Amino acid sequence: MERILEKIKDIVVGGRFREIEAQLEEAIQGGVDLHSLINQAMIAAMDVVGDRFAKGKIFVPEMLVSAKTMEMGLEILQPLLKEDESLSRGSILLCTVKGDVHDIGKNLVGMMLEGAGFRVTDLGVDQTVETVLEKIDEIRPDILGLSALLTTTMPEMQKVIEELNAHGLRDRVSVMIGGAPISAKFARHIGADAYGKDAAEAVAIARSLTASQ
Ligand code: B1M
Repeated sequence: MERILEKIKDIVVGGRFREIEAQLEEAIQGGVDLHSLINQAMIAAMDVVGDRFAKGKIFVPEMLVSAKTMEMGLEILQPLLKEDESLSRGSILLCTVKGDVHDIGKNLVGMMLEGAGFRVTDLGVDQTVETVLEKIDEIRPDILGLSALLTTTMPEMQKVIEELNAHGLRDRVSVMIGGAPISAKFARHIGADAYGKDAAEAVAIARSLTASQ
């Protein structure tokens, strides 16, 4: 199993997107579990990519092809993430905040929430406070999920919460935040209801937030 996980990790790190489908299929047929595939191979690969970028060994174009390979891989795994849930557990409005185009983690969170029976409306990336507020008013989700990957876009999360308060919408929606630079401390500091460390934790939190509503 370790060998195939390493192979998939190498494919994502190297951005060899043409090879990802066949390799994932081989892994799935060989009985490799989804959790290991996502965490030990694919997310681990993005950490290597981030590290190489930070050290100046690769640049944005290389990061983009790795991201594309990761996205293709997640699309292949998506149908397998579905649990056998017939009842909807609640609704969640999801987006990456303004100024930030990172969406792989958010998409993974969305896929896992859908798989767990939540109705997910994904607004995409680079979403302004205004759009988020309009959508909350329109679809009245149980949870607002905000993602940020840049330290420079973290303050956008606070802005959204401040505007929810200013518009009297804060009591209508629970707010969960996440993304690599986010912490539980930051979530408390800006008045979010919860911080999700990863996609699995985001699902557990969404369940507890909707159970208490
Ligand atoms: Co960017 N990037 N990037 N990048 N990028 C980072 C984030 C960085 C840490 C790399 C580095 O320097 N080591 C760095 C940020 C530094 C900082 O802010 N301190 C960085 C930078 C600097 C930049 C640019 C500024 C580079 C430039 O242009 N000079 C630029 C900014 C663009 C912008 O947004 N305005 C940029 C661009 C890009 C690409 C477009 C090339 C590409 C993104 C493609 C895409 O997303 N479609 C990219 C990538 C791929 C990365 C890294 C390598 C990987 C991110 C990723 O997908 N991780 C990243 C380094 C890293 O994170 N190791 C990096 C895998 C993903 C599954 O994890 O998103 O953390 P993550 O999601 C996790 C959890 O965080 C959590 O669950 C997920 C699953 O476990 N989670 C939530 C996420 N959202 C959640 C929401 C929740 C709950 C949990 O509730 C709602």
